[in-house]
Amino acid sequence: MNSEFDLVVRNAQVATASDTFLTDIGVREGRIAQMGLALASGRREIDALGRVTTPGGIDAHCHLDQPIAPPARMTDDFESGTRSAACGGTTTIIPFAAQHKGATLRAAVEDYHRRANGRACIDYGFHLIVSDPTPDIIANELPQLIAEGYTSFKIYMTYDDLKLDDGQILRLLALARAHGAMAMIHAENSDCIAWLTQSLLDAGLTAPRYHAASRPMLVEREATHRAISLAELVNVPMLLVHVSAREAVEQIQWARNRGLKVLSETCPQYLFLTAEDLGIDDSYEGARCVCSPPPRDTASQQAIWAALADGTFTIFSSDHAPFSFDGPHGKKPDGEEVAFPHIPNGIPGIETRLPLLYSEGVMTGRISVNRFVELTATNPAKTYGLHPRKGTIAIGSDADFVIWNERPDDPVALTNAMLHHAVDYTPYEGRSLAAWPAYTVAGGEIVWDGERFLGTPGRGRFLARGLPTIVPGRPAERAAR
Ligand code: DUC
Ligand code: ZN
Ligand code: ZN
Repeated sequence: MNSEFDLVVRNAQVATASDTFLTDIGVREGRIAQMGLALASGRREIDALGRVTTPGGIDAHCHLDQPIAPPARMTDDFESGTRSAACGGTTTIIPFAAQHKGATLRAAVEDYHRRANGRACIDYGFHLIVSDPTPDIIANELPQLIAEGYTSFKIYMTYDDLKLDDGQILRLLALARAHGAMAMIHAENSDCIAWLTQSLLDAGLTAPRYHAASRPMLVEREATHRAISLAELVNVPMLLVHVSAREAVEQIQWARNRGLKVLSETCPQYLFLTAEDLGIDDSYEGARCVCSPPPRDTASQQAIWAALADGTFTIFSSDHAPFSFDGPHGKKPDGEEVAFPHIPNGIPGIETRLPLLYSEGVMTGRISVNRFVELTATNPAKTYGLHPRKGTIAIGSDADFVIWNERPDDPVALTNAMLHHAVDYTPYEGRSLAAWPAYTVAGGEIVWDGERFLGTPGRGRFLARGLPTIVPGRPAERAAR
């Protein structure tokens, strides 16, 4: 019998950012070809009766195989990182091609293509990290790269090898405005961190937990306010990444109440970890949870949950930054337990991002499944120029989706052994999960069947991205210039 479709998913309870409805999904050549009930047959079929089906996740903030100063080295390359992503329901990632000071952005992009090509198991785009905005880069290279589909770039306000001053940030924001690109800002006050760090070290306080003490909430609050003010001056939308703190949320809400187009992102670590996970004593175990900004207190956790539910946050990403706990390239540089400023920053989470939010957000009723879709797929697609090809379930869109296995009465205790990344720990070990993807479908291919990874390295394609469409009025503004 001739099949009309390559794949048909039957009786899916599809949730998009706006609606929930029962439908079959007919897939042809990697795209959604038809929706409706009682579709014709497919060469492969999945019976999704009773199962919620959401668009494949877009992890718009993750780090894979990003070159950094030795001995630190990320354990996940594009193969293991995207395998892990797919098993957790993510079908698109946007990691970072980072410029080295004194080098070009083009060199970073070319190097990063070499790392991804032939290895990625799911589709990918690249954000840029601009660490050295020379006049030539501002006038020529960055506009050219934006035109080629690298339509977003990250600006750091801290880290000695990456940070930019306010004048440099203003020039980059003006460039984002002129070319319709999205600037992403890491907001922490560098001088405050340096001063606090030195004070702690002078007092002999070197354990991992002092990482949190060296970057308290006000450090993020001040930089968040400054970033908002710089963007207001230029009159350009921008996105604050990995927002962790109650007072940073207040700044974002203050800005939005003034009508400013401030977008923002948060991550699982700010919902599920606190500063206590970095240690309640001087044990080195807490190095696993050293990331920046650091996890905060329960009041901040509650503020982050509230801001997820009330629409303040635009995006929920992992900020996956894969460093092993043991071994010479991760949390113990050259195998040594080091003072907190020398612990590589970052925690793994590319596979657990969606199951954690689905279990603790959707299944508990803290957020609707439609808000879940908005935060994890639709808004990332709109913010970074991938919508409607990605981020929704609609005719013509890529056939990227997750069919959920909800098991409220039989939750699974998460262990690192269940995960597919190359990191030797998860910060969420032992946490009870009430949902996990039963299937992940990427470009019409079943890449995860609830037990096995079925994808292949190299099947992921590079995505040259369009301009952001999330901020109303922007194309008209651009046309008017
Ligand atoms: N902080 C960042 O800004 N990036 C990667 C990891 C981290 O902790
Ligand atoms: Zn950052
Ligand atoms: Zn990051």
